[in-house]
Amino acid sequence: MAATLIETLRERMLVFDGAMGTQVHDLDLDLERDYLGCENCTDVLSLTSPEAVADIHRSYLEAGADAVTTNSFGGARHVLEEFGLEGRTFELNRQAAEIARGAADGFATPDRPRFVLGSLGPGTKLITLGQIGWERLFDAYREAAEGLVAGGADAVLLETCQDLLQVKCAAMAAREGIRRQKGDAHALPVLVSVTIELTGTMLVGSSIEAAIEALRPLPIDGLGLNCATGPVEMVEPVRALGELWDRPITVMPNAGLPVLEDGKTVYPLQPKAFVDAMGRLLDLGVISAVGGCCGTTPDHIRALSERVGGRGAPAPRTIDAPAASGSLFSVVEHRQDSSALFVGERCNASGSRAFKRLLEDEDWDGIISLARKQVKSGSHLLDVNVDVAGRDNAADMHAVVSRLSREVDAPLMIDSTQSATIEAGLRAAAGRCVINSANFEDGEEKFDTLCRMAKDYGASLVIGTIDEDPEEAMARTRDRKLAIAERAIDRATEKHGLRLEDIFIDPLVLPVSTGMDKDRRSALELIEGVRLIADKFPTVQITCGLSNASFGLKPAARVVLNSVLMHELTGAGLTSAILHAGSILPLAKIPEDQRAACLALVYDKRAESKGGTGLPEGVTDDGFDPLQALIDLFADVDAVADSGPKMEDLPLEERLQMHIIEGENAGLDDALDEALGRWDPLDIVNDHLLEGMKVVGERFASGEMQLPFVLRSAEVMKKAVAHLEPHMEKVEGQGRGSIVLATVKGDVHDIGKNLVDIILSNNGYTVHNIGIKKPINEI
Ligand code: THG
Repeated sequence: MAATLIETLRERMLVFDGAMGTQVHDLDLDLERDYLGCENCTDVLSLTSPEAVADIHRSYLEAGADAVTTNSFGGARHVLEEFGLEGRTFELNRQAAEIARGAADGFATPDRPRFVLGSLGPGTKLITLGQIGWERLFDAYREAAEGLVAGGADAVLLETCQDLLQVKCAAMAAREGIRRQKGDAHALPVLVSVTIELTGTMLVGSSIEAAIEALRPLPIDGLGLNCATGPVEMVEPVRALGELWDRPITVMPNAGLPVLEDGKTVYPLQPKAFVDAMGRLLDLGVISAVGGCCGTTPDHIRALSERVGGRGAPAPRTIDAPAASGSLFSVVEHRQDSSALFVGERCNASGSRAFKRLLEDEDWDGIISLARKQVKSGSHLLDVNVDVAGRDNAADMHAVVSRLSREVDAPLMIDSTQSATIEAGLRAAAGRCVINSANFEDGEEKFDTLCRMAKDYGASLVIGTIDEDPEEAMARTRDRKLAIAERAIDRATEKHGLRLEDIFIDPLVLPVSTGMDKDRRSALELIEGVRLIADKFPTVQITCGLSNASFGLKPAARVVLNSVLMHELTGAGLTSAILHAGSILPLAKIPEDQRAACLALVYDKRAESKGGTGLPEGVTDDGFDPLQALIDLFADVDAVADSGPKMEDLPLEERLQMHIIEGENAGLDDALDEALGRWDPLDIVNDHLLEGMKVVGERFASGEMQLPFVLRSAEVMKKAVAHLEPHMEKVEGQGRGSIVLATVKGDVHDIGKNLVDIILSNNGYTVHNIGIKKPINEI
């Protein structure tokens, strides 16, 4: 049997064909006879002018192409519908594949097979913008893929993809189409080619990294780039693919960036220039197949084939990309350096009255602003739960997630007790989500359903340590927490193929605040459960709903107890928490007596006679009850008291530092004005404010200070610099030159960059400050 496309890709670099549209434009075709009156519907030519289409395929094969792409770019039902051709969807796709198959077979030899790529474009409606729904899009791609497979395609190629949600949907649909035609969903490969615009992102804003992360878990055999730009502009995204993607990479650029000539769009790169420009891409050593898109002709493909003919396949790549989730726009790693992965808890109808009200009022704008606030205050991910009795939860989930997905840059944790509601969320989120949560409470069937969803949609999965036990479903002891985690991890990985690093075990936070005997050891067992799970499964993520611990206590006590518990948990191996950024404090801010009282409660230091683990040092009273002690301690406390000396008692130097370290805005302007009377504004920045930022950096690195506080400090730093700027001396006179200022992709350091801006601007330079995290194309 002849080698398959995938087998051949493993052996040598393949040449795909060039543009179809560009060739069709050169033909003399009749609008009525050839186009059936459908202007610009190139796809219809497969029905009316099969020979003309076959000629184009043959010209590419003759030029040296190993594979030709079917004339079915607009072959999805909702696209054909615009021409009244929807009734011929299957037929048109089958016919397109048969034409290409016939042409390819005419050139194939036993040593040199020729392949047919069944092309499907992005369509005319963006699912992420709500222009079409999941079900209709899925059916359209499934049906078109079936036609292509029936006509003899060797692969389904989803090309010119602009929207990650469309890719997810179309890839799942293509698999289903292959399954229906071949009896096996994996009988043929599915290739995906995305389009990175000149801006460096996909049309709806996704970075190449976000695309790779969202598509990595999907059953696709290759990923690459086509259209929008020429070869040169593709170098950076292809480099990213080479670093992050271990399956074949395909590249089909346009013949350069289009220029207008006599009112016509022209692609400027001639064959030799095109192939020369390909040189830097090929030098990356990661590409498995090359071809052309808009403006490329058989002559381009001939030149390309001469250049790469005989090259072997690139060396296999082993990628150890860190486990991550993704929004439509960007990627968030599951492990955060010296911190935990924070999941914002407020978009939860049962955890926030404000959110429930917004949902009932269908105030989607209000929901967006609540979500954005959480991201701003340090949430890496957002938990989304719309479970409200008496409402259509799946419809609500769809509405909320659709908006959040495109308007908030944070990956989503889709939270519901119903699998249908979770699936509605997964079908509306473009990025790579987390499902919250699976457990064994209702047996293995529901657990399996959620594992399958995680696998199908490429989501990670939270698993709670709950099982079928009628007496004690929620695991209360460390041993049961570990035992259920072991059972769940084994089933999710062995039976469903989930990766360890994409599983979040939730060992369940039960309140320590009820006073009931059975709850006294909740926090202690939790901490030790976390330790056992982290020891046994070092690569699994461990998360929990932190605020549950302090239910019922007064707010000031809750914040302190949550913070102390969080510190103990991360020490034991917790990697993530579902919480509100405002509900924890850095330990340095908590007075010693409050901290000690919380630890006594957390570790159940009741008197021995009551079954506790022993009295805290210095306490002798046999009746000691740490819960009562904590409640008493907070009886008169309404806000968390500050432990250190009072800000206003400090000398000015220390006060300036303290504003930054504590992220304290109140009194900042007065302190700065006072400082301006003593020092040069730039010295204030360098000697005092930056000293504060240095402490923040050190505390962050050592885990003493969590991300939300670092962000708050950075905000205050920004405000301080803005306050000082008008006082900085300006050098008058001639412009000394222009500076383009940015931080490079991946670098978030806004403050340092803005200081450079101020200093240079004040010294006579014209500064173009274009912002942070800028890809090279944009710079
Ligand atoms: N594990 C997992 N998922 C979870 C939880 C968990 N999801 C939901 C919940 N528990 C975590 N989320 C919250 C959200 C809010 C509160 C606690 C946990 C909370 N809310 C305030 C209260 O009830 O006092 C109300 C605030 C308001 O109304 O604004 O404390 O454990 N996997």
